[in-house]
Order: sequence, then C-alpha cells, then structure tokens
Amino acid sequence: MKIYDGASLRNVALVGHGHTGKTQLISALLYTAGMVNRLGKVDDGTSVTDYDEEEIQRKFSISASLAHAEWGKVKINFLDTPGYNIFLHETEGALVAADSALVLVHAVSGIEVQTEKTWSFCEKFNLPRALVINQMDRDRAGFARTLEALQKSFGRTVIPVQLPSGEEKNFRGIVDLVYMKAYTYEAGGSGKAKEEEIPADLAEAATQAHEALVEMVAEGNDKLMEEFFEKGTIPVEDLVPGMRDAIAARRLHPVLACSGLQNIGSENLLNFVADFLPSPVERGELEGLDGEGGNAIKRKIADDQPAAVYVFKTVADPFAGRVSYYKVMSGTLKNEANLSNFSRGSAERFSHIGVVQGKAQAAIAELHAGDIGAVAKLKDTLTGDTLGDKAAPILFPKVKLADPAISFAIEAKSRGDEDKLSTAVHRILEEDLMLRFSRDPQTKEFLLSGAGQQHVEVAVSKLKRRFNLEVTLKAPKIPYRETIRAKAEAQGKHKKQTGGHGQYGDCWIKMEPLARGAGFEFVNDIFGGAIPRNFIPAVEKGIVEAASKGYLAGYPVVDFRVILFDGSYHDVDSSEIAFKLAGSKGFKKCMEQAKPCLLEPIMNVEITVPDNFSGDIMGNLNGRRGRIQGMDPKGGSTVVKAQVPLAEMLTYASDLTSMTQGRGTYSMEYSHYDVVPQMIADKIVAAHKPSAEAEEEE
Ligand SMILES: Nc1nc2c(ncn2[C@@H]2O[C@H](COP(=O)(O)OP(=O)(O)OP(=O)(O)O)[C@@H](O)[C@H]2O)c(=O)[nH]1
Ligand SMILES: [Mg+2]
Repeated sequence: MKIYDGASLRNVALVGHGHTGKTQLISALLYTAGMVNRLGKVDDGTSVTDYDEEEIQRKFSISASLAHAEWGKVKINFLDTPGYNIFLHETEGALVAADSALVLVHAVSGIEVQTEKTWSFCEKFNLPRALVINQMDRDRAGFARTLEALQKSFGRTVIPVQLPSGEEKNFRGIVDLVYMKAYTYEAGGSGKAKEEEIPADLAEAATQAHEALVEMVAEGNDKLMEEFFEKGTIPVEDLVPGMRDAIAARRLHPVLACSGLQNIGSENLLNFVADFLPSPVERGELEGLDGEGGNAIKRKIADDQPAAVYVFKTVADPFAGRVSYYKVMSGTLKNEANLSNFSRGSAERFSHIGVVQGKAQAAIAELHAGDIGAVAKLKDTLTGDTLGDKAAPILFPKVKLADPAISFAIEAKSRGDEDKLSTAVHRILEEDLMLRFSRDPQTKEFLLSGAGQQHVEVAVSKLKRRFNLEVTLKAPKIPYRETIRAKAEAQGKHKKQTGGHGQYGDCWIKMEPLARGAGFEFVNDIFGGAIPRNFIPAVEKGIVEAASKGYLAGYPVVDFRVILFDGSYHDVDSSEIAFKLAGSKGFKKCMEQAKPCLLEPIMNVEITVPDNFSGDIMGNLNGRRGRIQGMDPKGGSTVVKAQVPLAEMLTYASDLTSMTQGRGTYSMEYSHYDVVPQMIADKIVAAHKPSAEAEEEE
C-alpha cells in the first residue's frame, strides 16, 4: 500500500436517507477502482462496508464504516454511514473524520426526512458536499423532478454537473457538463465508461445546463465573472479550478447521477471526487482546546506539526479486542508510535497501524496528516479521545449526542450469567455512545437505554452473537410510590408471653399526610417515660422498614409524618425487636384508615414536530393522560410541551416515529410525583396481589 500525503487524500462521507444506496454504491466504486475483485451486493450480504453480522442480517447499515480506493494519484477514504433514523447518531459521530460529503438521494422517492437531517449535519461540520441522485435505473426514476425538489429545499446553489443519459431501464450513462462529453456504461459491468459525443436529443439540455453551471461558478468569483462577461463563457481550464473553489466555499452544490447496483456512472463519480472535492489539508486549521486551561487553540493540518489523532469509532471484537478508528489530525503517525491520550492522561502504543477496507485491515508504516486508519488493542482509549505528541497537547471537541429516548429492563436469561451481563454490556457501550446502562435504585432493575427499540435490540443481538450471552428485555418497571390522604391513629402492640423469655412492645402513633416530596418525618411526643428512651428509635425503625415495603402494592410509602405519643413497656420482656414489631404493626393499622393511594412519576415532555402533525400529537397526548402546557412555533415546526405520566411514555419513541414518519423528536425529564387515578391504581394493586401472596408463603 502506497503512502499518501494530505494533498492526495479525499475523505468522503456518504450520507442520506436509509435505502438510498450508500453502501451499495461504495461497493461499486471499490470494484471499479480495482480494490476488490467482485461487485459486492448489500442484498447478498457481500457488500464491503455492511460487513457486521447485524448489518448482513438486517440489510442496512447500523454503524459507520470505512473503505478506501486508490484512484489515479489520489486515495479516497469512504465513510459509509447509516441513514436509518435511530442509527443517525453514528453518522453524526463519523462526520468528524470527513472533509466532504456525498448526499445520496433516491431517484424515485426524492427528498426524504433523513436527506434533510443529514444535510443539516453537513452544515454543522461545514462540509463541502455534492448531491448524488442514485438508483437512476429504477422504474419511475426521475432526475428532473428530483433536481427541482432539491433546488427548492436547498437553494439555487444546487446545480447539476451531470445529466443522465436515459432513465429507468434505459439509464445507460451520463453527460458530463464540465467537459461536455457523454459517457456510457455496461449495466452490471466494470464501472468503466466509454466516451462518446453528446447524443443529439440531449445536446440542447446539456448546453443550457452547462451555462447554468458556468454562471453559478462565476457568481462568487470576480475574475471569472469578468471573463464570463467578456467571452460569454469560461474555458474548461478556468472552470475546473473555479468549481473546486466554489465547492470548497460551499457556494456550489453539484448534482450527479448514477446507479450503484448497475455500476453506471462509477468512473465519472470517482473522477469527480478526485478532481473536485477538497483534500484534508485544504481545510486549513482545526480548532481544539489546550491540555490544561481549556483555552481554544488552533492546529494546522500538516505533516510538519506535532502528531495528533482523534478516535471517532471503537469496535469491541471478542477476539481482536478493542479496535480504534482514528483520523490523523496533524503530524505523521508512525507505526509503533507512543502517544499520550490527552483525554485520559495515559500513554498508548500504536502497534500494527493499518488502513481499512470494510472488515479487513492492511498494515502500513505511516499515515500522514488527514489520513484515516485503525489500530487494535489500545488500553483505555475510547471514542472521542484525542491522542498525540506529549509535548503538544490538544483536545478536539467530542460530538454531543442526544439523550437516549427509550429504556428497557434487561436481565440475563440464565442466573449464572448475571456477572457476565455487566462486563459484556460495557464492551458494547464502548462502541456505541448512544447506549446507556444503569440500575434503577428503586426497582433494582438493570436498564439498557437507546435511541429506539430496534437500537436496543441490535445491542441485545450483539451480546448474544459476540459474547454468547442471552438476555431478555422487558418494559422497565415504573417506580411507583404510595402515600396517605387522611390522618389516622392506632395502637401497635407486640406481645408474646407464652413460656420462656417473653416479648413485649406497645406504642400509640398518629399518622398525617405531608406535602408532595417531603418524604418522612418522625416526631417523638412521649412524656413521662411511657416508652423508655432507648426503645424509641426501634419504633421508628419498625415504621421505616414497613413503609419501605409498601402497603398497597409493595411500593415505598412516602410523604407522611408519624407522631409517637404513647405506649407501654414491660421490665423484663421489652426489647428492641419487640418495639420494632410494635412500630410496624402500628404503621399497618394506621394505613388501613389513612386512605392510602399510589403515586406515579410525571414527566416534562417536549416534542418537536412539523406543524402539520401538531394536531395529531396533541390528540395522542390526551389519550396518554397528558396535560398540554404550551405550544410554540419554531421555524416550520411546533414544539409541544406537556406533562405526561411516565407509565404512558414507555413506547413513545416508536409511536412518535410512526405517527410522524420519523420527523418528530422528543425529550423527557422527571417533574414530580402525582396520584394515580383510582381505576388504574386498582389494576396495579390487583397485579401485585399474586406475587405478594407468593412472597408471604416463602
Ligand atoms: N435498482 C437499484 N437498487 C439499488 C441501487 N442501489 C441500491 N439499491 C438497493 O437498495 C437497497 C438499499 O441499498 P443500500 O446500499 O443498503 O442503501 P443504504 O443507503 O446504504 O441504506 P442504509 O444503510 O439503511 O442507510 C438494497 O436492496 C440495494 O440493492 C441502485 O442503484 N439501483
Ligand atoms: Mg448502508
């Protein structure tokens, strides 16, 4: 493998809606460039970048992956990214490594939700980009229609640099609007083109499109504008550098056409990437933070700078161990280099650094500023870490991801695997920053949280396949609580005086409701030694323990006050344990009169949806016992604020996706506890009965 300097590199992310053909197209481009010896297919599980078993089985991309093509003097690093909404955090995370993007658009479906979303990711990372109208071979494919929609959404800087020659079954190649030549391909062939003159029926359209391109390139460039006014056109030798500048400055978003499955347009697309998309060094300086004070510093993307690498992806392989994918942000990374991990303060050795082709890696002696590589077995480096030359610390910003939207209770299927669960889950968490693992302190359940149901299910499948660990997922238990609504007064007496040492404890208590959130209060109102002082804490303890076990349905009783005001004792038979039992009995007797009820957590929910969905969303929230708090417009979207019981929100992530075709997002945080309506409470209490009886029998 040749070693490439920064100027000869192109780091291109393929992004777009799910199923637009990103993975398929990368396989076609690699085959065309001679990097692999067959045209891999997503549908057969033979694509280069959907190599993970989870991806092969599901036939879509789940995580970002990497491949490269040597094309002329250039090496193109392709980042394949998922387009499916619940895996988009992977896409966002991988764009740090890209210097440009190809936004794929389906020639039949046109602009879709994730087209817009991934476009906005590119904006966030300031990525120069082109649009590729793919799957031109499909029935009902339409280039002109799709182009119009793109211009409407993304503006007039969206300009074709190719026109398709033929459509649907007859799609056979493209007309290049820069060089004004036609190129035809053999369907399902080598991806190499035959150059031809532009067919007569396309000549006029091509000339017009060429002029539109020339005008757009001249628009932001005074010198070219002058030339354009003088000559009425711009010669190719000036147009090409003018286009490169316009693309890099994001004044021009070129549109291309192809079919990845039929391998039509591939050679032209590779040429376009090599000739027109920027290299990493052209992106100038990077911003980071210094090692200590967190002050902003700049770093040039150049070989003569100190080495720094940024880890953008981690894979937990049960055999190879941890594999880290990184971009060399500055300097040269040599094999066997010792680098400091600035994010963790440790040292790491980069042994056997390699370049990546899907699941395969090939060893390389060094990687230059801007290049992308992998290394196995770093000790404690994780995604988002910056490493580099000890003498020149720098930290590149981590990508901030949204909070998980859904949680499941997770349990090892066999009891013997309980210890394994936490270890294996933590390995999976290392490769997916959007997954969280926690333990609910009240319900004691382990929770696995992610972006959506399928996201969590993929994690479960990985646990099984890679770590041979079978788990079950359940909706998490709701941390209900219990409280009282009325005052009560009762005696709690524990007396056992048959034979041997007896037991005697006796207390009188009053119980009163407290404000929500107040917890528990104990007041000692004993006068005259009705209960000796040393036994009073035992009474309190008995009450606290009984309250933690609940009265109605096994949930802790909260927000009440107990006043201990009388009692009696026995000189010989009274003991701590006897007073504890007396307290517990008094508590239970009070509960009978105190109008106990269940409390449930209420969440503050904020939902953002396109305006036309807001009516449906509010109707749906009413059905979930939600209380709408407000509605604010926010640039074409509506933000709905509501308070909704947690119990009604367990499946909201997937319901919102289906209600809004994936356009809605929401966030949720705990607000307060409130009384569960009687009908619902009755069911919860009834559901608790069988298990409570079983427990008592034990
Ligand atoms: N007819 C036709 N089908 C295509 C073409 N490209 C991809 N497909 C099919 O479209 C489906 C999706 O292709 P992928 O390459 O997996 O799409 P993707 O954009 O990577 O999808 P995600 O990974 O979910 O984001 C597969 O069944 C492909 O065979 C094409 O050019 N023409
Ligand atoms: Mg894919």
